[in-house]
Amino acid sequence: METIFTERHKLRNSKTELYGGELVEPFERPSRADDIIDRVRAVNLGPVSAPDDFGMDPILAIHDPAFIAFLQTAWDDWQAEGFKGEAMPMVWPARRMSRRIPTHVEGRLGYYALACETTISGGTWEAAYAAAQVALTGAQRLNDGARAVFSLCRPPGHHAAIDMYGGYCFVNNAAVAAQHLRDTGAERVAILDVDFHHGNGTQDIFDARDDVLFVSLHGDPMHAFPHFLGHADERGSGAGQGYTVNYPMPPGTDFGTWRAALADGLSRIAEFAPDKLIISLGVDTFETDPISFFKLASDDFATYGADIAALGLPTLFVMEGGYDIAEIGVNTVNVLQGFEGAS
Ligand code: 5XA
Ligand code: ZN
Repeated sequence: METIFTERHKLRNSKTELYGGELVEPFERPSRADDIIDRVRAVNLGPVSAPDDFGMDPILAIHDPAFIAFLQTAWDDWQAEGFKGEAMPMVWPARRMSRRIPTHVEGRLGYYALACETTISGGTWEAAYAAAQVALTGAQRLNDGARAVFSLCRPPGHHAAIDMYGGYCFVNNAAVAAQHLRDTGAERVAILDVDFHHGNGTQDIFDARDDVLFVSLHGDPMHAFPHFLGHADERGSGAGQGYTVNYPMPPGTDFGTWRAALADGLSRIAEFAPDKLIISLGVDTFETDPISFFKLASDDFATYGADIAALGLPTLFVMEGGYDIAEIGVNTVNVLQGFEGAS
């Protein structure tokens, strides 16, 4: 399996995350991608290629132009105010407050952020842009006939909505890839999100559409980030009614329960009969992940990779979360090898 990767992910190197009331070293750090690419190379998964540059248009096909303009200048705007730390929101347009977009960067951060753990620092936009190109290049490889491709995106993307960032995400890489596939011939695309956290951004983007099916397995938002989306009764709206499928699961969920939900989700995808499949691949379902509560073991990742392969679809894996640094490479590549072994 070919992997698409760029060292430009390292440009996203924030020093602080607000976690439990403290400023800590971010869980989403450059060594995550380095550990994954090391494992890809160690097992000879396949060639590792640099991304092509598809420009801004595919990103603007998904995201609000004003939101993207905000991301491009937020760090400079923040520094121009003389603030000493990294850019983070401190105030939000909470219930019954105005929806006007403020001029000051503090207000703009609050307007566009869905969470405050994710700081904006120098290089963040450049890395987010590069990650989207990694996803787009993988999608194009499927168009060129590949059975499966791994887009090693960093920063991740599935929390990024049409005009919101947070949960370590800025540009929704999987959504950008899905739209590219639609624009280049696919009639139907399915996105299966197996990250521990609900892909609220992807759901938001495709909520009213019947050409992109979104299926997500995740920690119950009553107990887990992003807390305000991801319930089973969210099924899409308008023409998209029935094209969002959520499987929230409780703390302590083991692989047996998780795999039964996956089987249900896979049968829903088979029924939809997409031309292409995108996997939002997060391995924070691992039993010792520091910010999650599922109980998957390393071998389980290979097992479910094989389950996904049984659909027989051209498949793009887009990297999302996973924070057990010691095992992130093994668990991620286990999914890809499990898929290949069953293809
Ligand atoms: O998939 N999303 C994540 O792994 C990030 C969660 C951020 C929680 N503060
Ligand atoms: Zn996650």
